[in-house]
Amino acid sequence: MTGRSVVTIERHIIEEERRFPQATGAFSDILYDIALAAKLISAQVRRAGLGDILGQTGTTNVHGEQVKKLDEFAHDVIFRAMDHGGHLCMMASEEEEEIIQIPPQFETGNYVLLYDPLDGSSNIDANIPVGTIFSIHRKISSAERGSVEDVLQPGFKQVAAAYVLYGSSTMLVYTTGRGTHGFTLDPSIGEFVLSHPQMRIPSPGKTIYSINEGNARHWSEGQRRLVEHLRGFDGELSEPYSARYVGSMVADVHRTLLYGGIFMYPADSLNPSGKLRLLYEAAPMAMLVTQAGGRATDGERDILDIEPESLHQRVPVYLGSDASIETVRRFVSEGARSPVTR
Ligand code: AHM
Ligand code: MG
Repeated sequence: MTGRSVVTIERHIIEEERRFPQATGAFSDILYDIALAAKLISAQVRRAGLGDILGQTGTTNVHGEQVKKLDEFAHDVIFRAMDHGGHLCMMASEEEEEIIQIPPQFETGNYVLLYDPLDGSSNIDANIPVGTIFSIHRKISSAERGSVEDVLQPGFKQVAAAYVLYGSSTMLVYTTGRGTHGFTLDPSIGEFVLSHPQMRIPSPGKTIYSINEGNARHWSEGQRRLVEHLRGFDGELSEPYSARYVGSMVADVHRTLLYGGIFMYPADSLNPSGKLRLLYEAAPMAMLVTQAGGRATDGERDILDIEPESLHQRVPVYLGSDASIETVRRFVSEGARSPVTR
């Protein structure tokens, strides 16, 4: 025994709430429900490969990608964990084309939940970590059961963001705007226990860059020069960066939070807005990284400042330590955006 007290996520949420005497408890209830959904998904992800759970469903989602059974399972688990609490006015999921209404038999409340149920799901069959991402906004419209303006809010208005990483252990990392805190699921007691309080992204930290270099031939000149710089080819760095790329954003961002460096999914000539979705992936991760002392940009704007125009909008993403985002600014500028031709 170390004699240190164990802080479960429930206790952490209660203690956070006590700082706000006017709090109704609604927000805490939402966070509990998210933690429950995370445990349910984790239990199923841990069984991936057993029985009939792996493989395609044969359907495609709104992005034209094949939907896996675990994606659907995770989407449904979250919806069913969150639909009846009376605190949400609507939801939106990366797996669902339209805004999701709260079923009419349930009360609605003052918050909106956006989520990516199983991010990086193309990795599931290879037993590579996947994750879930959550973003919570306060309702701003006067419509009782919410409206599109409640969902299309810029990232700086998020009241909370979280991800769950189903890695070598399951971790839930969340922020309510007062730092970024990580909890590890102890499977023996079924509780998320505080393991990483007040996470701070090391700066400069380990110099790791993370990007899908298979897309290099489609990059802009600025992007190509940025990666050449990180690899030490321009001779400016005394030590070049190392490369790490899981291909699951949650895992790549988690490593970046712990070790430092930079994660990138840039625009390229084939995908002028990049791949990642502003509302379900970029904005919540930007809040978590920013609350840990890092930054997130699309190359020009802070991701948290971007006003969303549509539900499934994509955005180029660079996130990491302050120093590494400064380097992005130097290389990925307006003038250097022409696609690479060689
Ligand atoms: P998904 O939401 O369909 O799983 O796609 C998002 C994932 C991210 O987790 C990851 O950063 C990226 O796609 C990897 O894309 P690529 O395979 O093009 O490198
Ligand atoms: Mg995703």
